[in-house]
Amino acid sequence: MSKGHAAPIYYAALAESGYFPVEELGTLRKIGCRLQGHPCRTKTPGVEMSTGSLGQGLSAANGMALAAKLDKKSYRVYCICGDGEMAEGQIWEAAMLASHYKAR
Ligand SMILES: Cc1ncc(C[n+]2csc(CCOP(=O)(O)OP(=O)(O)O)c2C)c(N)n1
Repeated sequence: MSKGHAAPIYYAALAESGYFPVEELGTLRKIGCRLQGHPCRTKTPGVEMSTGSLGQGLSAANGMALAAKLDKKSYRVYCICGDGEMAEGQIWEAAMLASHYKAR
């Protein structure tokens, strides 16, 4: 989830997948809660990268995909970006790198 401002839908998916109780979704953006306005890797179970600064997520996804190749694992990595976010230069650099190394 590169567009960290869409955290609520991310949290809903994580809760449905069992990372934390669905009832906890009611604490969204409350002070001190685990479900902050942007996903935080050290606070929220299931979140693998803290996001919110647009443009960074595809680079992180590249790293996860290339790690799979190095480890000879077959999983695939999907990265959700915003349309506006795709104007960030880092997105294009990451896309070129993914293509070069055939990251999946
Ligand atoms: C580097 C950076 N610049 C600006 C922002 C502030 N910001 C948060 S959401 C947003 C708009 C994002 O638009 P889009 O990627 O199209 O997302 P969507 O409208 O689909 O949710 C902006 C500019 C940010 N989070 N990070």
